[in-house]
Amino acid sequence: MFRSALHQSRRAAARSARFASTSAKQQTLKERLSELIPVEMENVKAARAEHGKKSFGPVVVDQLYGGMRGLPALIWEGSVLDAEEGIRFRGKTIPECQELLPKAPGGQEPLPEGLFWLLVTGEVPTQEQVTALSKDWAARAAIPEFVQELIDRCPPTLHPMSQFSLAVTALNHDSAFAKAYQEGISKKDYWGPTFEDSMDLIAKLPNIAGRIYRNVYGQGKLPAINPDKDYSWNLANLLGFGESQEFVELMRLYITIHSDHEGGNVSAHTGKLVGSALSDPFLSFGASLNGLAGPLHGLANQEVLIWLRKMQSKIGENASDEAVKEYVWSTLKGGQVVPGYGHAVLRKTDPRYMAQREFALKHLPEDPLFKLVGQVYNIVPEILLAAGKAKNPWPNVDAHSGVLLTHYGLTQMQFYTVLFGVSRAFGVAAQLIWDRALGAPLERPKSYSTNAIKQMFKDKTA
Ligand code: HAX
Repeated sequence: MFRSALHQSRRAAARSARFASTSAKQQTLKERLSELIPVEMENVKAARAEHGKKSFGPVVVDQLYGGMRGLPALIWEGSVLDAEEGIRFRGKTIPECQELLPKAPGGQEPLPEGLFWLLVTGEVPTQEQVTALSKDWAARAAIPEFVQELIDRCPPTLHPMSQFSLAVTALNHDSAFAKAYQEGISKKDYWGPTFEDSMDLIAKLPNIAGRIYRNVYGQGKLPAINPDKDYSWNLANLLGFGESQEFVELMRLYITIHSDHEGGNVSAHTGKLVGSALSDPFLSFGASLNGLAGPLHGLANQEVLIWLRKMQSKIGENASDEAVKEYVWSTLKGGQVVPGYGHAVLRKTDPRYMAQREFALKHLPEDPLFKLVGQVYNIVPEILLAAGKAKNPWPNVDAHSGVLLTHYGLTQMQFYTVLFGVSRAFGVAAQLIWDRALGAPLERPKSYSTNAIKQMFKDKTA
């Protein structure tokens, strides 16, 4: 019986793949999704029928105290993280995405529009489909007047991530899902308004980010969205960098690589958790942003730059390796972490770090701050190993991003995590759509008190 369910779902997938190859050019993302959903429902049914009762092995008490490291607990379709190899988006590595996903005319980096399509469908879109997505997002980009006012009324001293989260949460005012729910929408139709909200969410983020940036740093009036340009160009332009082709390319790469990092990281998991209560995508992603704003997660990109600048002011520019080593040790001895290094899952250099390093080698090999980042890369892992605590001494994504932004003049480091947030919406939104399509239930894991644990094992020896 299990076998026949799997067989059927494979046949359905093959049928739908054939259909995709003949009609992909005409299809919108929503049309393609509406074909894929019944196929995936069968696929999940078959997987559960065959594997549903199988065990992943024992859970040990330390995992409850230890931040649930390694605990298999979630389904996340967009990406899977391998500790050694790093992230794969729907089975594709970052270099494969750079090669396969459509690019802008004259551009070399993938368009994040294509990455979103890949995250949602598992398929590489055509150039036309990606262009259609750019246009669709441009058409949805305007933010309500009251959200503009809300952002304008924030004091410039309020951290940009708090402003960002506030504005995203307020978009819930116009949520199609929340409205449909109040009107009694059937469970099987949840994914439709979730899709619309997710598209609106992604589309509106550049206007929100641009407005915060210009308000906080006094960069003048926000330009209008250009419907003939791609998402990253518009984002760059709203920040005041539309003229720089290299910055626009950086945004394409940046949004692509920061989008998704499987489901267990704080921002992704928070979005999924809040979404499981049927909170709409704006409320869910607002919660994701609050997690991303923590220094052990997304805020680390700000912290890296602050740390590098402090180092420069203490030991000067062009400092010797010895002086850098001493500074790194003083950070550790002060009971602080070295920002941008270590990871809860990865055990090798993050391929997202490498992708940014390659970008730097191509476009800014002589940049002094890039050279410092390279010097730090040669020094920190050895020290973290010698210190003997960190399980992964290698750099993560956040060790590199700030240097690239600084090079092009985006020097306001408190803003860096906002750009991470724009990108992270892609991964969270893709999963929210699938969670509603597949009827993912309310999340409700079991918790225990220390006394309950002691009681449970009182009479047991192992
Ligand atoms: N510097 C100093 N100490 C570090 C360290 C670092 N970069 N990375 C880990 N450690 C320490 C931990 O603080 C922990 O110390 P205690 O035993 O005293 O608590 C010990 O080494 C073991 O930690 P671990 O198991 O290796 O790492 P965790 O899974 O607990 O934490 C972190 C992973 C990413 C939070 C951690 O490596 C860290 O704090 N790194 C610096 C901050 C950072 O770069 N965060 C961004 C991570 C990537 C990301 O999410 N980006 O958004």
